[in-house]
Amino acid sequence: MKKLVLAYPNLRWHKVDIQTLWNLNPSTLCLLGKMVEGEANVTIIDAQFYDLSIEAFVARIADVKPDYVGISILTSEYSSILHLAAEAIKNLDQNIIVIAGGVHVTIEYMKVMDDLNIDFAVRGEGEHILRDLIRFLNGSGGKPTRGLVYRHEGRIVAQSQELIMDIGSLPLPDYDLVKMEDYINVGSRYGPLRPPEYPYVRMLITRGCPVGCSFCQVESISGRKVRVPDVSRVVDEIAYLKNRYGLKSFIIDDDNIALRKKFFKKFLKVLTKRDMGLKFIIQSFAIFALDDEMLELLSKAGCVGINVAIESGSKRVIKEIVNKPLNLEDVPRLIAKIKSNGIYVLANFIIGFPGETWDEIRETISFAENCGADYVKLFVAVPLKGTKLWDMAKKHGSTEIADEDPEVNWRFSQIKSDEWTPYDISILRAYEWDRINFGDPNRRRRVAEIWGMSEDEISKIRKATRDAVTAGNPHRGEEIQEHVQGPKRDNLPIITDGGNLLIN
Ligand code: B12
Repeated sequence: MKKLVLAYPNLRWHKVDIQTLWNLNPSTLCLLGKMVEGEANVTIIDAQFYDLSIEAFVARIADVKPDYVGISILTSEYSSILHLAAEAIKNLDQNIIVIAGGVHVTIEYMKVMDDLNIDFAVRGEGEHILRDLIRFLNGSGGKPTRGLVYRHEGRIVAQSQELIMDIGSLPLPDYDLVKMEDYINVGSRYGPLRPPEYPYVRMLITRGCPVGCSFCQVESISGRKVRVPDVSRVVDEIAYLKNRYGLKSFIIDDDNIALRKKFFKKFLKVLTKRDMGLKFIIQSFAIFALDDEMLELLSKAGCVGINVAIESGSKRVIKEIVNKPLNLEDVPRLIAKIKSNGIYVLANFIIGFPGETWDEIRETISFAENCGADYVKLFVAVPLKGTKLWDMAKKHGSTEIADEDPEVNWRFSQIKSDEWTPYDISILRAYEWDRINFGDPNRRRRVAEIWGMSEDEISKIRKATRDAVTAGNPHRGEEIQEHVQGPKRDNLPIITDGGNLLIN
């Protein structure tokens, strides 16, 4: 049988001292691997999790001698590692067919195909396409008709994006393709979104989000219709993981699981009924979907933490820029209710939108401080391709650079304003994050509890964050200066991206 390697490249190839060191979910590759069962022998190589150098990665591939290598790349921010991996594989053996997939590829498939080391790109959800492509390459099936991007007579042909409507029909991932014991006992990271207990897994239960916030790419990735599997199937998978690996907690990674209220409440009820004693947190929760019944169900089912996305403390910004159906007046009451059910609340805010005034940014800071959340995260607005924010930023003349290089738009604010500079936003963000979350001893204690770290350890992270904004890195300073219009300053303050680990 032909051999397929499925791989995550290592973020550290992008930058040795990279701080956003998330590990990726092995279940995505295990699911893709399951889909090609009977068509190819699959080996998974996770260079990120096992911190493989590019040489070690190539050596592992050389051991396997695959016919095909599928590389998965989640974010555009680190897309350089896709190309490094593809080049290394072709240098090893020109005959290996390289297939690229993942969110970055779905959005930037044309740019990805500029790299001649990549033979095929997959646009959208890859389960069926990968299986069909392998069959085609094996000579046992026709060419896929959706989701495939390939070269033909010197041109790039891009088929339409694939979304799988019946996600409940997908099989369980083949967890035997990886050493799950390694993954479930190591945190993807420390800090606010750590798993409540180990062993743990990350779960993505639904796909899609109907809200259409201006900054979010999910509409272009997963569509506006929220697709759900059968509740029993999801709970069976959780039970399987508990029985097999002794699972104690999980993280729900969905874009907005609460919006399909009926489905979500049924899920919580069945989970409670199965009485598995698991704890969970929710990474992204639409607070406007919350009602009393849902809250009670959440608490009974084992939810210990919720991350809510408020985005702005200014009504005008929420309505005219963010486009989220959120009534700010309800937020403090809802947060208090969640907390009174023993669930901690993390709240996300974004500053530096196109057309946002300095006073509106100040309103957000003040709202974040007083909304009652246990921990507040401040992000810098980053215009992503295919979003309304991208169009707005373009109108403000701010995205020329991003047009040329999809990576650059992640490193710093690119939005232009007469009232503030990207540097103002970076400084404000870091110091207000520190003041709001750590300015008072009670808050400091609470955040330490949620992060699962001592206050001393957290002080080091706070210090590193201050150092990053005040001292900056002279080399990166020049790089930024080249790209950002604005007054030249020495000692540039730098928060490198919308999700700097230090303060995420
Ligand atoms: C959960 C999640 C995470 C999780 C991990 C996800 C994972 N899969 O391991 C965590 C919390 C770790 C995470 C981290 C980050 N994330 Co995130 N994340 C998501 C989220 C909400 C869901 C992704 C997911 O798990 N989908 C489910 C799986 C099954 O789908 P998938 O990964 O897309 O894979 C499918 C296809 O892409 C394809 N496919 C994937 N790989 C391959 C490979 C081959 C060979 C083939 C054929 C097909 C294929 O088939 C798969 C099955 O259908 C998305 C939003 C979204 N809806 O996509 C944001 C999102 C992808 N994240 C985003 C960002 C910015 C980040 C961070 C950079 C944040 C930060 N600054 O720290 C980091 C980067 C981490 C990294 N190492 O790259 C942005 C990316 C924007 C962009 N275009 O770059 C998104 C779109 C959120 C947003 N709204 O803006 N993330």
